[in-house]
Parts: sequence; C-alpha cells; structure tokens
Amino acid sequence: MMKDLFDLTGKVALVTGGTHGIGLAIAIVLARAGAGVCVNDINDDKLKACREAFAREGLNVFTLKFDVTSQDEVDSGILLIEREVGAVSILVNNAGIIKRIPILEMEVGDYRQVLDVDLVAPLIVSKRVVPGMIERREGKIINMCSMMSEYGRNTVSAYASAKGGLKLLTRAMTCEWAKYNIQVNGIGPGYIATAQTAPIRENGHPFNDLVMTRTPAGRWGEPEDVAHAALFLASKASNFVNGHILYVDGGILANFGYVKGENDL
Ligand code: NAP
Ligand code: GCO
Repeated sequence: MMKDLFDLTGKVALVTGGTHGIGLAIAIVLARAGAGVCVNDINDDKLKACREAFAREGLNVFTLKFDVTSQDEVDSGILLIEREVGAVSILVNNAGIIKRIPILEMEVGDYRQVLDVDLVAPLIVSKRVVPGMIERREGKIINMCSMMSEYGRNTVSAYASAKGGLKLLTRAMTCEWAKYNIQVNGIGPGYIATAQTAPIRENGHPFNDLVMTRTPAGRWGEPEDVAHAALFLASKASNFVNGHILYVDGGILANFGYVKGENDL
C-alpha cells in the first residue's frame, strides 16, 4: 500500500536541536508517521516547550538534554535513548548555529564553534548511532545542510564552510555505510522562516526583499516544507536514495537572478 511506504511505526527517530523551528516540524511529522521520536537540545526551557508542543498535538516525545559537540554527552544521551525508547533507526542531524560576522572581524574561535556544531557534531552523533544500524542492517541518516552548501555570501563564511563540508561528509558516509542498507542523505533548505533567520527577515530588513525576489516561489519557506522532505528521506520510499542533498528552497538555487519587474513579462 502506498501509505505503508511512509509508515514509521516501530522506528525510533532522534532529531538533534529539535525543540523549535525546522527540527520541531520534522519531529512532529515523524511522530505523526508513527515513529517513536526523541528530541535533543541544550536548553531546558526549549525542551519543556517542545514537550508542550507535542502534547498539544496529542503526540508522545522523549526529550533529553545534551550538547551534540560533546562525545561524552552524546554517548550518555544515546545510551539513555536506547534504554528508555529503543535503538535509533532514524537520525536527523539538525542542530546548528550560525554567526554572521565578516571574516576580518571574526575570531577564529567563532569559526571553530560554528564548525564544531554544524559539521563535527553530525560526525560525532552519527559515529555513535551507526554501529547499531550496521548490526541491524538498516538505518536512515539525514544531515541538515543548506543552500549554503552550494553558495557563500558575505558574513556567513563559517556557516557556509560547515554546510559545504556537511554535503561532502554526507557523501562520504554514503560510500562507507550504504552497503549495510543505511541511507545517508542531506536536506538543503533555502530561506526558511524560523528564529535563525528572524534577524534578516523581520523589521523591514532589506535581506527580506532579496529573498523574496531571488526565490522563484516568491515566499520564505516554512519549517513544514522541510519536514515533508525529511519524512520522505526517513521512509521506505527513499530506500534507494543515497548521498543526495534534497534542496527545499522554492527554486532559489535554480535561479541566477533577475531585476524585479524586468522578467515578469
Ligand atoms: P535554529 O535556531 O538554528 O535551530 C537550531 C537548533 O539547534 C536549536 O534548537 C538549538 O538549540 C540547537 N543547538 C544549537 N547548538 C546545539 C548543541 N551544541 N547541542 C544541541 N543542540 C544545539 O533554527 P532552524 O532555522 O530551525 O535551523 C535548524 C537547522 O536547519 C540548522 O542546522 C540550520 O543551520 C539549518 N538551516 C536553516 C535554514 C533556515 O533558513 N532557517 C536554512 C538552511 C538550513 P538552542 O536554540 O537551545 O540553542
Ligand atoms: C543567511 C541565512 C542562511 C540560512 C540558510 C539559507 O544569513 O544567509 O541565515 O544562512 O540560514 O542557511 O539556506
């Protein structure tokens, strides 16, 4: 049956940094599809808000606090999940940070911090979860990349470096783990309306106009737009999709760009 392709009943999913924004939307969609969902964050208040959001949806969630950049905390966190919920069969490496600083003004520590969360942490969490997937000959890993896996822009050098690296880490993981029936893919959101982009979207910020004109769909994406792509990559429907970065961007990467009005013929 077609619906069975997207049925996640019996699966355990971990969404890192999933207490709000894109991660929360993904966590809720995976729970609606039947998965036992675990959400991690580093902020107690946001973990509490996540539990409340799930309760409003009539869904269950297991929340836990650990820093994805800490191997010890990741190991303890995964052990707790394995004990309380079950072995992780769907991992969404969603946790991420961004620092918008011109290169010459950026401290090297800022650069390293972004790479630690956005690039090294997906390796740390995947290394902890994959042995079980290999043993069971089944698993799904979804790395949260970005359109910045393809493009740079001023002030986001650390973020673009990390997300570009995460695209190739996704492909390297694929080369090592696909033979164990583990599908490793990425999602590359375009500009999505979340807390992370609020500073460049709200209060009449000029970047909002740029996004609206550069995005052929003519709108900011919503977290749910990304969550539906995650459901596909988490489900049996994508069992022969490997090393692919699925861009959910309203067409912005397809668009060289135009001056507003000239092409609207
Ligand atoms: P976000 O605020 O960037 O969400 C990131 C989440 O990661 C937050 O919940 C944050 O927790 C958590 N986090 C940060 N550092 C962590 C750590 N060391 N350990 C555990 N969790 C940590 O909002 P978002 O826009 O939903 O972004 C989600 C993902 O999509 C990120 O990877 C982002 O780079 C990516 N993305 C976003 C867009 C967009 O336009 N919004 C586009 C492309 C890609 P706290 O809030 O408690 O710090
Ligand atoms: C920015 C934005 C982007 C988004 C996203 C775009 O400052 O340009 O924050 O980096 O977060 O990655 O896909």
